[in-house]
Amino acid sequence: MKPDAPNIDLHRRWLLAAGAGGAAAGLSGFSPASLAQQAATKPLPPVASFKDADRVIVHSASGVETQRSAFGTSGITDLDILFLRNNLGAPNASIVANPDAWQVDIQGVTSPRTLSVAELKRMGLASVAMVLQCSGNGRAFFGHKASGSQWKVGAAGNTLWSGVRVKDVVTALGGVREGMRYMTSTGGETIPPGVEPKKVMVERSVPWTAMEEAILAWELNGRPIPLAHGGPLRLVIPGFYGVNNIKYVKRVAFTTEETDANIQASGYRVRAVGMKGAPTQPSMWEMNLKSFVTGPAGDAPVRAGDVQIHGVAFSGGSPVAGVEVSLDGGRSWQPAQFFGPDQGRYAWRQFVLSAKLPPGSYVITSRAIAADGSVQPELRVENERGYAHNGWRDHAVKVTVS
Ligand SMILES: Nc1nc2c(c(=O)[nH]1)N[C@H]1C(S)=C(S)[C@@H](COP(=O)(O)O)O[C@H]1N2
Ligand SMILES: [Mo]
Repeated sequence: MKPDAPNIDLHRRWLLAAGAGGAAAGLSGFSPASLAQQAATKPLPPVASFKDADRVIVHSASGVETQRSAFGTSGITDLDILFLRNNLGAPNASIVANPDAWQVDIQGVTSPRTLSVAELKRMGLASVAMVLQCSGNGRAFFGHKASGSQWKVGAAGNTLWSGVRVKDVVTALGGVREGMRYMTSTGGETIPPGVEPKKVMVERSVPWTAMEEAILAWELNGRPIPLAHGGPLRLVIPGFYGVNNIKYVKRVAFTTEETDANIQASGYRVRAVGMKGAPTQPSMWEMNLKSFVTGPAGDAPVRAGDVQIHGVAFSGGSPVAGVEVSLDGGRSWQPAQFFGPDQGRYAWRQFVLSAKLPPGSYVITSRAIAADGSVQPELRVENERGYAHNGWRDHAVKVTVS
C-alpha cells in the first residue's frame, strides 16, 4: 500500500458510519433537500466528528482540510477546522481517557527508559507555536494527477503545543549515545492483522539534531490533545512537514540508520514524475518558504472600495521577513504589513494589504521573502507525489469585485 493511500479497513468502517448517520437523519425527519445536500458532501470521519463540517473539506475518512475562507485573522487555527490526516486508522479512543498513563520508550540514550506522560510532566515544560502542514498540501494544483488527497491550501494550520523538550528528557537519561545520526519515532497505531508492519507503520526518522527543538507534547491549543491530533502524546518537530510529527507516539529512538519502514524508505521522497520512491531521494523534512492569501478567498464576490487582503506566511528554514501581494497575477507587487503577534519563527505570520479596489477581475496572490533574501518561487517543482508546493502562481485566488 502506498503511504498516502487510505487504509481500506478504515474506509469500510467510515462508509458504514456514514450510512448509519444518513438513516438516522431520515427517521428524525430531515427534509429531502438537506438529505440531498448531505449526500453531496462526505460526512466527517468519526474520529473528527467535532470539526465544523461547514468550514472544512472532507476528502476521505483519513483526510479533512480547512477551507481557505475559514482560517480567519486571529493567528491560531482552531481545532474545529484544523486539517486531519491519518495514514492508518487511529487507535482506540480509550487511550485519551487517562492521558497520564500513556507510555513512551526512549531508546538510543545512555539510560534507555519507558516513561509515562505523568513522569514526562515532571521533567520540564516548553511551548511552541508552529505550522503543521502536510507534505502534500497544494497537491491539487499539480497537473499530473499526483496520487493522494487533493489538498488545496488547507492541509496546514498554525498550532500551539505544550509538553517537554525531547532534549530535556534525553539529558535526564544521560544523553544521546555516541554515533547516533537519526531520531526515529513510532506511532501507537495497531497494525491491522495480515498486513506486513513495515508497509503501513507510521515510523519516521529525522536528523537527530532536530531533537533540539522537538517537544513531546500533551497539550494542543490549550487543551489535552484529542485523539484525532495524536493524543495523549505527540512528537512535534517545529519547521518539519506534518508526517514527521508522530501522533500517539510510543517510541523515540536515537538510531544510526533511518528506519526501513515504507513511509520513510519510499514514501515522502521527492522524485521526478513517474519514478518510484527510494531512500536516496530527498525526504520530506524541513518545510520550504510559503505564503498564501486567505481572504478574500475567491469563493464570493467582493464589494468595490476598501478591501483588506490578508493571508499567512511561514518557513521551516530562514524565517519570514516580509510579504508582497499582487493584484494582477504577479505582474506587479506591493509590500504587505504584518499584523498580530509574532509567535516565533515556526509559527505563521499574518499579513495584510489595504487596497482600494474598483470593480473588475483580479488575480490576487502573495509571495514571502525570507531573512536570508530567498523569495517564494513562482512555480512548483514537478514531482511524482505532489509534495512541497509553494509556487505563488498556483496559490492565487480569482476575485470578482463589483
Ligand atoms: N501516528 C501517526 N502520526 C502521524 C500520521 C499518522 O497517520 N499516524 N500522519 C502524519 C501526517 S502525513 C500528517 S500530515 C500529520 C497530520 O496531523 P493532523 O491530523 O493532526 O493534522 O500527522 C502525521 N503524524
Ligand atoms: Mo501528511
